[in-house]
Amino acid sequence: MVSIDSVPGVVLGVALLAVLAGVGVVRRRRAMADGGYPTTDERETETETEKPFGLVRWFTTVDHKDIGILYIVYGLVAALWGGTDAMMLRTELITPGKTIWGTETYNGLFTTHGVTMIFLFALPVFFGIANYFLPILIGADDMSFPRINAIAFWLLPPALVLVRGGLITEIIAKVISPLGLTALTAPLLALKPIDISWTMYTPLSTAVANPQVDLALLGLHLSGIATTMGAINFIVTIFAERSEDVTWATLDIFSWTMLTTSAIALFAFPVLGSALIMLFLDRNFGTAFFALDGGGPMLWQHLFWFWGHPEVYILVLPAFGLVSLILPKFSGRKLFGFKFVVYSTLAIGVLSFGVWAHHMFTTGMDPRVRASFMAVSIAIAIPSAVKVFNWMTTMWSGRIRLTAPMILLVGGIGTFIIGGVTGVFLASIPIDLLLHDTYYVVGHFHFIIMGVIAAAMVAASYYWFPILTRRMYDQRVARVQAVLLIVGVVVTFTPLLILGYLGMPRRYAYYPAEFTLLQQIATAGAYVIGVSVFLWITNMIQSMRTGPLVMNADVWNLKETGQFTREWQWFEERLEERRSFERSESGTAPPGDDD
Ligand code: HEM
Ligand SMILES: [Cu+2]
Repeated sequence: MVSIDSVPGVVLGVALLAVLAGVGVVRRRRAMADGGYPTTDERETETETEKPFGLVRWFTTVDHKDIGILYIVYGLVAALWGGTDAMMLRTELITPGKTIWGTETYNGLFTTHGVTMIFLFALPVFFGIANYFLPILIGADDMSFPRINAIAFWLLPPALVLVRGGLITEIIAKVISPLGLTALTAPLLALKPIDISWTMYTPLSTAVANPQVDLALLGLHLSGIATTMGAINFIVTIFAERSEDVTWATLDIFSWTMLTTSAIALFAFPVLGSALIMLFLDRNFGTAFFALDGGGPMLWQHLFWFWGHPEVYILVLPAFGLVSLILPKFSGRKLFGFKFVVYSTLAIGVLSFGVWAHHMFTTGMDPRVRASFMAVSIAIAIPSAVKVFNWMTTMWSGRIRLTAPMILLVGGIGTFIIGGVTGVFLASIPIDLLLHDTYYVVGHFHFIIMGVIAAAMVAASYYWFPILTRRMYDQRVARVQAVLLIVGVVVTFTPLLILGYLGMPRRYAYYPAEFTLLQQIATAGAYVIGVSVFLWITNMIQSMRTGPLVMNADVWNLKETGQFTREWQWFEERLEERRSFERSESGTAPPGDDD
């Protein structure tokens, strides 16, 4: 008979076995050249036959491009799941009282939403983009450790299942409940979606009985291990695998940001991992790390935010890298002040470890310590502003082309300015004492996360779409999508700033009736974001299958301004190789090439 207490152990054991089995079948299959193109008509070409087909290929691949795509797909699944939570949250907030789900579900939703978005969506997508493009940008033929690369990725799906298992087990239990197997359904039903918020503050997180919390802690730990492995791989790759003509002075800006992000991750994630295990021990083995007569609840907050604040820079730096890389291409000018963008990135990397206690200004810590954290928090705005001014100067008197990626980048910079400036206010102790734990905070960080971070990701997806698929997407739909995303973000999160200013605390399903209009405007904005995400996905999938084939590698007319960079040269070579192969193979025109 399965007891409830043994559920976490059993599930973890199964998950670990699955990972080991996965690792066991991973072989070093470094197929050369243009792998990773998911279109069906690619399958016939010579280079593709070196790789196994179908699922076996995806499960056994150690090719950086394939792993990159796996990461991106995984991140998108997490984003859609976390996004569904967000839509449910906003729907509940349409009326001041209970709309559909009520308080308990709301608590679960904002927890799973936050955890999924922060831990499971954002960084995996950037690791995916970097896996695909970073080796190409630095002239390497793969990552330094291809197999570790694969293992790091394959730790993530079990992490997602462990973190979000409560919902899955609940559904399974409800489906099989007519069979009457209470011995089986009872432990499944014991796992409830976690509702302790993504910050998992003690003593709440040590006190709740729900065994799903333990699974989530283990899942987060697993994803932290994966991140650390990935970070080491990126660092070593950038140091050791650069082609001879890529020096520190000519290393592209995206690789610079990935290097900094990986370095921050290397120092931050082990601390998070330790804190998660300490919490796990407190909950299950009677240790007293966070108990009142032990380290106390403040210890958790210090450890959590020692990871937590660097984490926001871990997430935002790759986005800055993408903005800095792509913006000049559509401004017809080189990035203004390249060196300063690099130095400001490194400065952020260092300073990001000196600001964590700005999340704890209201806890009654020593005011002298508080003041120093306030000073560093305000100082870190300077390198961020340096970037903004460099971007604006890049565009100044440039030849701006308002393609979809450019609309997203300009909009993303705008939302970053709002997110950043509201952050400087929060860094100031007297203002934070008023605004802490209100909607203002939620508005502030969503302007950054849903603004510049999401916008840069989508911009990159458009910019590099031809390289990823050898096809072009529907540019008109993309422009509409880009505008909708930026408008949606502003409409959703501006009311939150105002609500916070008016004193509405965060994490409540119910609110006073006078806030109804602002809440409804925010919900309307969220649906606009939802529509734009839908347009993006359908455009991507549809164009991947039937978009017009790209014949000329210079899709964006970059040669004209001398910005036909390495990844595009690589793409040009692949197109050329493919053409000559097809010519020698059959003497007939390759399928689809004449449309
Ligand atoms: C369509 C886009 C999004 C919408 C409409 C949305 C909406 C919300 C809402 C309504 C809350 C709960 C506020 C409360 O009651 O306290 C929330 C919290 C949160 N969101 Fe989002 N969100 C979106 C995207 C994102 C993204 C992309 C991320 C991260 C990458 C993110 C991270 C978070 C976090 C960390 C919290 C705090 C959870 C907590 O208080 O424990 N969100 N969001
Ligand atoms: Cu912070």
